[in-house]
Formats: sequence, C-alpha cells, structure tokens
Amino acid sequence: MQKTVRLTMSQALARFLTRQKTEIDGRIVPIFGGVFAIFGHGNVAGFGEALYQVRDELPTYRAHNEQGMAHAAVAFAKASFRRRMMVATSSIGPGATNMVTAAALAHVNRIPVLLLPGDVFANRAPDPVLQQVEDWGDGTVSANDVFRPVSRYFDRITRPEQIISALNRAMQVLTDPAECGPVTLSLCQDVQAEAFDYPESFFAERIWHPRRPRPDARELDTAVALLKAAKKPVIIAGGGALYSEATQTLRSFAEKHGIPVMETNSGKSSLPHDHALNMGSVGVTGSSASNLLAEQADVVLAVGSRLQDFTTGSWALFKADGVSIIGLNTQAFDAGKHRAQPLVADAKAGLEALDARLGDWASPAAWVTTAKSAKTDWLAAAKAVTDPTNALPSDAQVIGAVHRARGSQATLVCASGGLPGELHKLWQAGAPGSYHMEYGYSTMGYEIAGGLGVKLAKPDHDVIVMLGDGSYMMMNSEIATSVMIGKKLTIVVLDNRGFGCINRLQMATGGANFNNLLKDTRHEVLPEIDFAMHAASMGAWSRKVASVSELGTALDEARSVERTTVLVIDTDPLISTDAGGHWWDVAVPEVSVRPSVNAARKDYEVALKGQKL
Ligand SMILES: Cc1ncc(C[n+]2csc(CCOP(=O)(O)OP(=O)(O)O)c2C)c(N)n1
Ligand SMILES: [Mg+2]
Repeated sequence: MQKTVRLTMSQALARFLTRQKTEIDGRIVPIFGGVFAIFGHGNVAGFGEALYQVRDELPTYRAHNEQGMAHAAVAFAKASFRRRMMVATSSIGPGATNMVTAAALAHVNRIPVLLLPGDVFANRAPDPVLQQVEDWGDGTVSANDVFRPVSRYFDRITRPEQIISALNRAMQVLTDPAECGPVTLSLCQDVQAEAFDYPESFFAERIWHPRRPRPDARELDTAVALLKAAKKPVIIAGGGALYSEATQTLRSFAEKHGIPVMETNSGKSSLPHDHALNMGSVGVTGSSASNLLAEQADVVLAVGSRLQDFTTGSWALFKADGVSIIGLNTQAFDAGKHRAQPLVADAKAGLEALDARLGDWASPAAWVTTAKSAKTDWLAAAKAVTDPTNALPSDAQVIGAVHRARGSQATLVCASGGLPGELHKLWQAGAPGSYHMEYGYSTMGYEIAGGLGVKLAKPDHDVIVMLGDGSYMMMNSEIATSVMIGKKLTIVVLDNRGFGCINRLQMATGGANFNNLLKDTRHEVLPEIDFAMHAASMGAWSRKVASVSELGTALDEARSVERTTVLVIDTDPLISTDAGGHWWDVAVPEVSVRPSVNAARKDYEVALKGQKL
C-alpha cells in the first residue's frame, strides 16, 4: 500500500513547492525563492492559509499590485539566470488579470515564473461568484483563460488530485531551457480547500539541474564548415549566453578564433565592456562599431538570441551578399528563424563543440584590426555624449553621471522609454548579469518592481533602477514594498515631462507633436508632478537634483542610506544619441494630408528596400 497523507489541495501544493530544490555552486537550495501574494476571496482561505503553514521555509511577501509583484517574480528569475524562480498568487478576477501583462513579459523573455491565480468555483454552486466573468456560450471559460496564449503551460485545477500531474509538468517546463516561461495553474476556489489522500512520495525532495543539450552532429558539421570559410565572422550574444552561464566559454572562443562580439539588450554584460573584442550594443540601438562589422559580416553566429527587430535592424542590418546566420539556441523555433542555419544546443555546450572542431582556425587578422579600430572610434563618440554638462541634461549625460558615481559593479535595471536604447549603447557593464534590461516586452512599469526582484535575488548588490517619468507614473507602488521588506533600491527618475521617446518617434515619422509630452496633451492644468515628494510619502529617502553634478553628490550621499532612495532629475525630452544606431521598421502612412508624413513615407520606402525577407 502506498503511504498517503490527507491534505487540502492548497496544503499539498505549498508543501510540494518547499520540496523542490536546485544546486547552486555545490549547495542545495530551494528552487523557489518565495511567493508574492495578494489575497482576496479567491485565495485567502485556501492557498493563503496553506502559505502560512510553510512561511518559514517558503517566505510570502505582500506586494501592492499584482502586475508589479509578478514583474518582481520574473525579475528574480532573470537575475538568477533562470536557476531559481518565484511564485505569484492572486485572487480571482481583477487580481488574476492584473498578472496577465507579467505573464506576457515572461513569455516573450523566456523567463520561468509560477503564476497561481484563483479561479471560479469548480462546483459552480454559488455562480456567479463575486468577480466571475460569465460566458453564456461556453461554461468552461473564466477570465483566467486570458493566460492561455501567454503561458508556456496552462492548467485549471478542478479536482485536488490533478496537481500531482500538473505540478510535475509545471516543473518540467519551468526548468527546461528551451521550453521555459510562465506556468499558470488556475486554482478553482473550492478545490483549493478540498482534501485528498496524497501519496507521500509526491512530497519527496527533488533536485532540478539545468539541462545542457548538445548539438546534433549534422548541424554541427554545417556550422563548422560555415565558420571555417568565414572571412568576416561576428558573434551576437543574446540573453541565452547569460542564462547558460556561457560567458567564460564565449570569451575564450572569441579570443581564440578572432571573432568580434556584439551584444543584444538582453545579452549585454556577456563580456565586460572593456574587453577588446566587445564591440558593444548591436542593431537599432547599436554602437557604430558593432553595426559597421555587422553590415560587412559574412557569417553571424547568434548565441542565445531571439533575433528580434532591434537586434537585426528589422532585418536590414546584415548587408553582405550571401551572409549566413548560425542560430545557436536551445529552442529550435529561435535557432531556425529567418532560415538561419540551426545549431540547436545549449550556448555553452554549443560553443564548446564548435571550438573542439574549429581547432586553431581563426579569422583573418585584418578583421580583428578593423574591429579594434572601430571600437576606439565608438568609445570616443560615447564619451562625448556622456561627459558632464551644466545645461538641462540628456539621458546620456545622466547615464554618464550614474556610472561615474556607482561604476560597473552596480546592477542596472531598466525596461522602457528612451533609456533602454541609450543604456544599450552607453552603459559600461561589468560582471555577467550586472545589466538587467527587460527589452523583450519593454513594459512600462517593470523597472521598480523588477528592481525589487533583482534585489531579492542579489541582496548584496548595489541595485540601480533608471526610469522615465512616464514609467514611474504607470507603476511605482513597489517602492513601498521595497521599504517595507528592507530591500534597498537606488532609483533614478528622469523627468522630461512626458513620453519623450514616442514623441521623438512621432516627429521622425512626420507626425505632429501630439499626445506624448504633457505640454502637447489636451489639458486644463499642466501637471507639475513632484516625484521626490511622492516617493518620500511611500517611505523612500528622496531628493530632487538640479544638475548632473548634484546628481553625482546625491548618489554618493544615498550610498549610506539604508532604505530605498529616489533621485529625480529634469532632462531634455528632445535629445537622444545620434552616434551609432540603425534604421527601425515603423510603418509610416502611405497617404496623408501632412507634407511631413509624405516626406517620411518617401524615406521609409527607400529604407524598406534594404530589408532582407
Ligand atoms: C505598458 C506600456 N505602455 C505603452 C508603451 C509604449 N511606450 C514605450 S515608451 C513610452 C513612453 C515612456 O515614457 P517615459 O517613461 O517618460 O520615458 P521617455 O520616453 O520619456 O524616456 C510608451 C508610451 C510601453 N512600452 N509599455
Ligand atoms: Mg519621460
């Protein structure tokens, strides 16, 4: 007879979560770093009560917004290179659907997170329960079905014993480098409280090791042949290079074979900024060095990259005739994008296999010389835009000031607005993971909540969050959580009084200045938002500074403050860095009554000719 233990579904779920482990640097640690929870009738009595029972082994944190807490959970996993992760649980209805944006973010960025929204009664007795969305054409639909397209695995738990198979599947998905992403288990309220005789073996400790798939022999042959024939090879390092912890391997591979490396926004910090072969950012927000080489490259080895439009310059960046792309990726979907030559494998294992077969082969010495001189030119251009100023600063000048004050050791967090492009070009990243950019979904409102998740993952690191006024207004409530749980963030708010980057995009596509900067909106009163006072009201130490030199002083002062600090600086909404960069496909109207739109359309049609389909 199998030994069993009688528990509610919620108690079994909570106990199961505490028994899942992983190994980091030879130490066995819980794979779940904790649970973010906001309770309502859909989870307080069931899963909430069960979380209380395990609170010493699996800490529960109360946040202020379900979207924010789920962002924090995703950021925790990203900062842990997907080796550890978190859980986010909500009530039904609005609490649940508040997490959908975070699910999409995790889905796009391939980051594991376990979402446990409450759901309607499986027995349907009280229908419609408060907050139930009713579908009169389909009795099986609830609001939580919106998680389906943004979950890698979705399940609805309508019987207590279902979690035995559902949690096994959830763990497989969460820990698989190719599949991983958000898992949503939608927990019917009545079922959370139902008891079942669970086999004791279900709660046995389980240690999950990340899988490192090795390349297929034929794919490896093809990739080796392409590289050996290359005269101008480049490597694009994406997020997968970091998640695979392939950075040391990447470094020696690049050095030995003479291949310049360029980084996507997600892969930045794969090599330290001052490594001779690190050409910096690539693509739309690329350095002049990377983009010069990418335009000439005959073989592009993309390591762990989704090859999104910002990386490929909307597929107009690689200009050489017959250029080949090798897609080294654990996920076949990414490896074969745009008819790339797939090399389906873990980044580290794939680079090792390539290295073993390439032997002493190296690219022509002239190619590396070209790369090094292109980098020297770029560094001069980057210095010019980040040097101090006494005028109303640009984003680049603020970036310069933050870097001078805190250096490459800090972990920088950002996601949206004009900053991701500027930081991608200009931030000088140090150790792997010291640059945390969410630029797959580029979600306004991610930065502060994400910073909290990063700090939970890396409590000893100096976590700096940079964001615009628009993103701050969209979501700032987790400042209060960071103060409450003693996880210090240094937050720098760049106030250009509006959606600066979209205003610039609007101008570049011939549009009128309309509905982006606050002054260009329909208003009776022009808002004068005091961000420093707002942040102080949530318990943060805050300062409004008048210049980049004052910002430097305030950042020094903020170092010794124990709680979250918020520094606010006014910036110029019209300036972004012209140096480097590449065309980005943003569709311009084919007909318009505005001459400036017609002119932009003409340029657009010319640019489209450079796009390789
Ligand atoms: C949730 C969300 N809504 C809309 C957008 C589109 N969008 C991208 S940047 C931006 C403006 C950001 O303003 P701010 O944070 O002040 O940064 P700035 O552009 O001024 O640098 C908008 C509306 C987005 N990325 N995310
Ligand atoms: Mg702004």
